[in-house]
Amino acid sequence: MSQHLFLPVVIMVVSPIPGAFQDSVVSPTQGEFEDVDCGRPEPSSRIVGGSDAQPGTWPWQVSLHQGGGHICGGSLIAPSWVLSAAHCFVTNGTLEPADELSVLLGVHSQDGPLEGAHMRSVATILIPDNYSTVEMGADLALLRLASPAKLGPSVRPVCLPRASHLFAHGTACWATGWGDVQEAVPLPLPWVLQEVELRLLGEAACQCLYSRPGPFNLTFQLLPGMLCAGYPEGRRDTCQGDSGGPLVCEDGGRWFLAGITSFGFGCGRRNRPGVFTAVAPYESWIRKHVMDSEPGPAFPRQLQKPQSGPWEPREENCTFAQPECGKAPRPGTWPWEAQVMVPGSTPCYGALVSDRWVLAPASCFLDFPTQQPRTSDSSPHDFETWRVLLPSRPEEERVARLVAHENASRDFASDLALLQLRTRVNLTAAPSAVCLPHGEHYFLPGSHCRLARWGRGELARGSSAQLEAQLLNSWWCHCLYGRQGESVPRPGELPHWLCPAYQEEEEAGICWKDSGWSLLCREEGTWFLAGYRTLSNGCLRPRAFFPMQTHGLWIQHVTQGASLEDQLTWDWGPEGEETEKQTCPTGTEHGACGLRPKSTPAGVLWPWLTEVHVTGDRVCTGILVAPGWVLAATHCILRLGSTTVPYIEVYLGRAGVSSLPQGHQVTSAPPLLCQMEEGPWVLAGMAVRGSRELFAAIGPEATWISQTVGEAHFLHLGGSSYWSPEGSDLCPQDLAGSASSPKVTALLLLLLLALLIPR
Ligand code: 4AZ
Repeated sequence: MSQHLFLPVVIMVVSPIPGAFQDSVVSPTQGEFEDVDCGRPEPSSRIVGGSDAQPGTWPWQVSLHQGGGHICGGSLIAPSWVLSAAHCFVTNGTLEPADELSVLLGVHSQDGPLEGAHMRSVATILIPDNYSTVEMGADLALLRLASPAKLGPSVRPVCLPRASHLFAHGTACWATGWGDVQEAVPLPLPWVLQEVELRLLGEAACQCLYSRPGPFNLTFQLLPGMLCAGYPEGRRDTCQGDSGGPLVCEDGGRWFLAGITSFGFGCGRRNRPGVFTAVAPYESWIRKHVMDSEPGPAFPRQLQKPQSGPWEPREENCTFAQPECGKAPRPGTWPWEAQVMVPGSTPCYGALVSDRWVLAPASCFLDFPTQQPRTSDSSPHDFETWRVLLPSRPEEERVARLVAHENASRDFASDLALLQLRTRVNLTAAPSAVCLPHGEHYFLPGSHCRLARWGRGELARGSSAQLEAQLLNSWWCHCLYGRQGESVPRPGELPHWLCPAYQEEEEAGICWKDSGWSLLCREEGTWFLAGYRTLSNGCLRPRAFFPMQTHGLWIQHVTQGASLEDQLTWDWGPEGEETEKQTCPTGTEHGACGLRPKSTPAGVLWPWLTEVHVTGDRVCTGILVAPGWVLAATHCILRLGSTTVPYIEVYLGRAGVSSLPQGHQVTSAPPLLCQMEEGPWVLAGMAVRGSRELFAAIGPEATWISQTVGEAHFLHLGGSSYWSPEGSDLCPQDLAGSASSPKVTALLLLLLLALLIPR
């Protein structure tokens, strides 16, 4: 059952059961009235909010067990009969043996003592002759129990609809089961039966949704005997493990089994409602097989005239389908880029997140901390003069209101505002909305991302806004920027940061001045607004982005329809394997770089030092500045006059332990490192060729290093994670003078010398 916490609370009150309908039950065998009651749970007034069902609410729900575990749902239709889905029992065209199955009745939570529950084995499984695969329909199965179920308050049969029974489009019905709560996310303990309200969709509406571009490209033909239920926006649905279970609709105080959970494309996806086997068309097939049963299932007459529910999508033109998000035919030309113009200030760049809402930094519009409008000539509620420019729209949009995030003034990570447009825009190829990630979205390490304009600021001359990036793994990102000593967020947990590594080198000096950036990441050809960063630092590219997924709930709450899209790719380790919990090293406040182990393994004192072997006979010291990058002196690597890159080998983790083979020589002195107040060590300089006292400062090369090595971490000696090349309290200056700063300890590494000592 795919249901999310932020759904509006559903309140349902069951009215007292009108006894007048008692006599309308028709037995399948004689076609006469009989005593078997169906479709009535224990009378109670039920208030349902969230997703756990109340015990006894759905007494016909059974759980089918094979090999000791739940495999599918089913519905009790008579004391000895359960109706379920064929695909639960057919593997590669072969019917599973009935004796491997058992039916659990009257169960609520599948964990712990199963009070009031009992088990039955299965005598026979019957499948329609024309069943082949779920997509071809006829996905139903009759299970005959080896002995009749004990009927009671928590075990009662459901009513079956006659072939003539019409369930109106838009009717609110309920699906129940112990299936997954999201794609690939099993129902957590204590495995309480889940319920979800689903609307019946007409055939045309269902076919129209499935014909829209969506998370799965597919061709799907709704066939007679199938039924769809769900919502264009998704979010509420059945999922794996719910198969075979009931979709019930109320009529005259009785619950009828309208459908059997069959299949779908994903779970809770936009434009992809669940597909059910319609039960009514199978009246005669069911009757034929249960002929000899006494008592058999009940097929009460329909009492209410079928009337379309209050919620019935307009099917013409398929206008109720959810528009697609995140499609950009040419990366870099973003069809959701919105330029917000407020008189008196430079344009502010944001993103269209629905047909009516633009997301942008709040700092574009509000003067912190007063939260007053930036421009003096417009009051907080006067948006007359504000304009929004969208791609391919010649006319400018007007602004109706602005909703700033409540923490926008206090917290950079919440520097967000939503601008409502006066009129809805028609979403086409352009403008279109960007997709927003849900809270549990896990952008895979290595995801392809791009940077886009965000907020104010100017692109410096000649720059393109085409920066390509790849996401780094969460350990590196979290431990460099997050709170140290904490555990690294695992897939599915909210990340604190998203860190990109940049792909291409930019020409020196070209940068995006004083601007913010948004981080767009692509999954299966769909772009998500994954992160943002309002403050940037000179020409250094942003290293860590605030994750947008933290704000999904707020955005959805304000906009009531922003394009939140589910994850489209998964690959966080072998199936079923728990990802190991990882923690960042403790003992630092500033990041996981530059830390030396407290108890040093013999010899390895400086874990970032590497041995660089050039064409087998020249050795110099390299510095590990990122998982894949070692910094070394040019003169160490390239011979004078040579244009070819020599054969280079780098040895990690042994600087200080190995002895050098005969004939090896050292061509450079060790680097200069400075320690921050008992904290991490920072690389301050690389030895100048031929000197053991002179160092080339790293500072001026910071931009080049930053733009080449995405993962390199820059620590300001004052403690900030953003180290500016202009920073004045660097070691070289201090050292050149009287080394007066008490905060900084300078150290010349002697480690390399130890390497030279022949053993
Ligand atoms: C399944 O695999 C399944 N969202 C059942 C229902 C749906 C998808 C998958 C519908 O049993």
